[in-house]
Amino acid sequence: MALDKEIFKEELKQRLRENYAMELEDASEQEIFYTLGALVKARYSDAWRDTWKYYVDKNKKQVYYFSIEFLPGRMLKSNLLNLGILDTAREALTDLGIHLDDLAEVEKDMALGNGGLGRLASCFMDSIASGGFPGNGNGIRYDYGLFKQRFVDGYQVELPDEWLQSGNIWEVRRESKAVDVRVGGHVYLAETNDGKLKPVYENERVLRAVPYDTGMVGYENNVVNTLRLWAVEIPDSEEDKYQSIQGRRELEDLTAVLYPDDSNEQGRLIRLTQEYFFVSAGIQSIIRHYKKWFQKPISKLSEYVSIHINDTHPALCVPEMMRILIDEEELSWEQAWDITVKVMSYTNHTIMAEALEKWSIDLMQRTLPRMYQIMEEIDARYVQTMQELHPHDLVERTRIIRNGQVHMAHLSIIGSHSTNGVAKLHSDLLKSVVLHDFYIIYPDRFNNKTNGIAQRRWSQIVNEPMSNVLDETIGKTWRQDSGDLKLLRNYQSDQAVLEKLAEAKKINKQKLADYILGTTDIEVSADAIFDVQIKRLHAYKRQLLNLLHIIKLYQDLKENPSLEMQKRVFIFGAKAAPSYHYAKVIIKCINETANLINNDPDIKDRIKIVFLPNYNVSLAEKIIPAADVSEQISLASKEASGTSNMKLMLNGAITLATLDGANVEIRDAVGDDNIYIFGLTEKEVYEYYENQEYSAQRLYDENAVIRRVLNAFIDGTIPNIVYEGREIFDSLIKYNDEYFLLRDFDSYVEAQEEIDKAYGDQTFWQKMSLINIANAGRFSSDETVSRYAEDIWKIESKDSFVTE
Ligand code: DL6
Repeated sequence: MALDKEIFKEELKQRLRENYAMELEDASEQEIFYTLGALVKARYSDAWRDTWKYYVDKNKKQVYYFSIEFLPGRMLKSNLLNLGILDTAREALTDLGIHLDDLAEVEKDMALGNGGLGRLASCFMDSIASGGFPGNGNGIRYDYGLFKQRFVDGYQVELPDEWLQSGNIWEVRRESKAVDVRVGGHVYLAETNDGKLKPVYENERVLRAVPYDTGMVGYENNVVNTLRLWAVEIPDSEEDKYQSIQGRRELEDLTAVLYPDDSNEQGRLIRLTQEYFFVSAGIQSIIRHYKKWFQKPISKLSEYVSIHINDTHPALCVPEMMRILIDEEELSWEQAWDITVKVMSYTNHTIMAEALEKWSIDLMQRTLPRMYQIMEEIDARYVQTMQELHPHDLVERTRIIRNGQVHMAHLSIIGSHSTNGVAKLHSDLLKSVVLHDFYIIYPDRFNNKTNGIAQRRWSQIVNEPMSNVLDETIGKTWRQDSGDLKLLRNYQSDQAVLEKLAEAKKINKQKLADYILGTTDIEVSADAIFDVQIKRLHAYKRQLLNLLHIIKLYQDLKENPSLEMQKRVFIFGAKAAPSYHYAKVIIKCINETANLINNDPDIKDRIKIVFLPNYNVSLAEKIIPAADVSEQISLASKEASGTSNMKLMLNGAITLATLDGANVEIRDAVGDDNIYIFGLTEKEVYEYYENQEYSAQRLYDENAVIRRVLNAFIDGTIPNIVYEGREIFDSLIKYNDEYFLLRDFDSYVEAQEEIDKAYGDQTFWQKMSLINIANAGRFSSDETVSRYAEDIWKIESKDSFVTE
């Protein structure tokens, strides 16, 4: 429904009066933001109800996307855009003397995730609704989002992110939909009067799970799906047990923080309980909804419900579904198993061994006794069935419970009908190496679904200058269907278009330069190359390789001040997990190198390093439109896909990459001439693993440049890193450089030199940039979720329908 600007203005003023007893002129930005949010919510609430009703009335099969992380970021502009009222609302606010962009900054970034995994889940929520697919998210409503990062003396300091302090305008608390979740205690099976075995619970704790629902608004299609996040509370029946403040707090802590530190036993216990909490609450509510509204026999569940296990954190979906079907619905094991496998599907997001979850049997038994019993039975039956078909060793390696641990990836694969990786290379590696044993057993279950991004947000919302040029050049259809970006290919030799795109980039760079000055006091020139690496801080992502190259440049410039090179600003955004010591050491070293270089009068503004604190979705939205170079430099094979690579490409940055994750597909999309590829291939990496011939010491001894760069960490060149510098040095030399930075160093430097040369020819650079934008359409999450919907979830898109 089109928005009438005048009515909108009146409504805003009226609501301000009603809610705050205030005139617009007297209201703070915060008060206006909350009023506007309520107004926007009211605009989609009918469609939200109608969508729900439509799915129920038409008995539509729905997918439930279970994820321990969701990273929606701010939602005001995205909701306005999807409702088709962004421009009018902006104009109306301008008439009232209010700048929408300033108002949008009031919203707290909803940061219920660590990085790519959670942001992907949110891009999927947008695309599922925008594609008209019946689909809902299921996760945890953490009281605190991912920590706020500050730098003190170059060190990362973590502060709590109190994102709920002023309330969350988008959510609706649905107390009537609360369910109880049982954890701990003992469970044994006892025979009932009719001869059946039923579990009996003793001394268990009952947790009340209360859902908070947020509307997921589709793009101009009147579809509004639901993201359901669960919070823990004390049930009335248990009030007596929680008389001490400490006891209450312990319980309430369960959904307080995202990924509590799991390096100690208490942290691990909370984490496992969290996983079960949102899984059990989610599945109970799905079954209750199905029985109440669909009124079909439980045996038909898989025809109406699909559950997606996003990474292994929700793997308990498998035994929990079995528990409900057997203990509560009284199905036979065989029937329940058949339904469970048909309902469940699983995505693997990493090959890193430490991220493939395993729990000790002891902890699992103590925390979730009934779950453990069921998993033991699944494991025993798996072994029994498979040993008739496959060699003993293979079955032993793939079983769920082995060597004192419960393997959650094994559970997810065995208990579902589909396992997918998130980029072609990653999916191939799953089949050939990481999950090869399972591929032998279940070849038909494996498939690839290359990640995608919510392109409307990552272009239209974050990059207006570029969007305007696109409108003028290729018309507006790309806004609806990003496949149409390919129309831009016809303009790769059109000087006027290239210049307009370059102007748009310059505007974005100046805006970022202003932000950098405002937040860090560092002055950077918008004429310099903006070279960007934004992602979680992890050794395999090799922010350190980026730093080694910067140090080389610095040393070159000190040695030869007349060296010709383009001005460069190296921009980092990254959080290190609180317990990840090595990642924090890298942060300290980057910050100290930044201090050294940024303040060296010999260097002036030829190189600048900016480590922007508190990287999150909103900061990404500022950095990405301004980027010239996109650093995607993980060791080949280690990055499952990456998604910042897609966002940066869409905004015209040129990718500098190893052939890892989705970089391979970006290379295929833009062609070798419009990307800079360097480093070992995944095959060469595996050859090193096999022949064990990698010697960092040799590279250090034989390569004077590497030696000079590494020595800077221990010879005082970079001040204030006595311990950290030594640690970095040792990690590379004494501990033989786990991620082969030194092996890739020369080819990385070469690629950087080519970039430097290319940027000198602006027309050449702009053409590459245009080709990147033009070929980004294939990385839309609209396309990705369509593939999931068709191949895995078997759900249908509903034609756009109009609410009266
Ligand atoms: O699939 C989303 C995202 C990928 O783009 C990244 O490459 C991958 O690292 C990330 N995986 C995770 C899982 N945990 N770990 N590590 O976040 O998923």
